[in-house]
Amino acid sequence: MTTSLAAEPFATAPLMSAAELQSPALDPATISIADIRDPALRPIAIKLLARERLSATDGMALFETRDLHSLGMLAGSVRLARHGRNAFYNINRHINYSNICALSCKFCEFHRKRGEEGAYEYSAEKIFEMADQAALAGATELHIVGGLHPWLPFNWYTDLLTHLRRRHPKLHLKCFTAIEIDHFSRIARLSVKEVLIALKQAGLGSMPGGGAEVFDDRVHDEVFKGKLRSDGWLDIHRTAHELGLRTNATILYGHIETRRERIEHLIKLRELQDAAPGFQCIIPLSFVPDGSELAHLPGPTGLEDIKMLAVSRLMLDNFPHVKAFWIMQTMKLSQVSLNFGVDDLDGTVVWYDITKREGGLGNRHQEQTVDNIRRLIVEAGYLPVERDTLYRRVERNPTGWHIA
Ligand code: V47
Repeated sequence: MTTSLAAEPFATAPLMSAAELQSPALDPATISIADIRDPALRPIAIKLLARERLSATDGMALFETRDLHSLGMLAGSVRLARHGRNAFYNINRHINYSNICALSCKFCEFHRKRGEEGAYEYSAEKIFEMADQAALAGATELHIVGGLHPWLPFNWYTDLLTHLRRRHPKLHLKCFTAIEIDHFSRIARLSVKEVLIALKQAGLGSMPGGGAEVFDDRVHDEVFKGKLRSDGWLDIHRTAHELGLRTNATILYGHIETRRERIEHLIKLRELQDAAPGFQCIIPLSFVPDGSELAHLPGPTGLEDIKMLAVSRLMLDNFPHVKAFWIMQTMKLSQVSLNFGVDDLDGTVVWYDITKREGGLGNRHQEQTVDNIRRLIVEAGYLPVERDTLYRRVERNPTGWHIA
């Protein structure tokens, strides 16, 4: 497969505005230093009011505090300065096209080998059908990711995007983690840049943030050996940003990593955003042990979830958004997290294969209705705003939707 570099779709305008990248001026009325009980948090509040960047030591103090109220006040203040009382959600559909994967990461319950019980791969026709259903349900986004399929050729993926784009020109295609992009580069014998150009020409709109896990060699070698290392993940997102693609970032926390390693992960993301902006949001993914090789671990507590979301908001001063992916944090905690720095709850999702919790729906059908998402946001005192993948406001009328 060859790719025309002459037709290279380079970014012509800055990908992110200065307002998106800058740490905002806080409203002093939203921070009351006198009310901060933990003395370790007071110098952090002063730094935030002065729009100074937080250090790794500050990050650790935020994790270690028992003064949850003040942590919420600090993260909430940054969130209010950036987004006011807006809380974003989208109408989307996740499509996990196959769980057949060349890797066997210990944290992952999703992966199967071909022929193993539970292994599946959707045909392109099945994916078109799912896209048709999503479009009919009013979705603005398809989030398409899967395992590293050992045999599908690269043109299967470009053809998939080309046909989806033709069939549903309005649906944003947010597809393929950096791990899949690296895999495509190997199977197609193309550079990462050529792969991204080919996918962009086929209809790729942006990249999701998956596959980052924890940017640390110790954790990598113990839990996801064989997977792309942190420098590879970061390089792929850098290349995507340079080509004019916005991307998201994740961190998978609550397994064998330390809090210090999490902070270092966030700092690496912050540094890349300074050097090559293009990240829209951080999605801290709360580890779900069920069914994985790490099922003996307890997984993060609610308190740790809330802290991780708040610390992400405070450390990532150049990231516009913090998303609680309710599939991982649960919808109840995601609602509470709106007071701890979170401004986005992801979306309706519908089907999600990568993690399945026991109990509840207990299967792959994991769906929120728009009415429920809006109800929870309003109850928490925020204004529900439907967004598209690029965080533009979506307006609806009886005949369809458009970007405001
Ligand atoms: O890459 C795998 C993680 C990710 C488990 O970009 C697990 O908008 C928890 O990246 N427990 C996929 N997490 C999900 C993802 C994502 C989700 C929502 C929105 C966006 C976005 C991205 O899920 C994987 C991996 O890091 N994961 N296994 C587990 N047991």
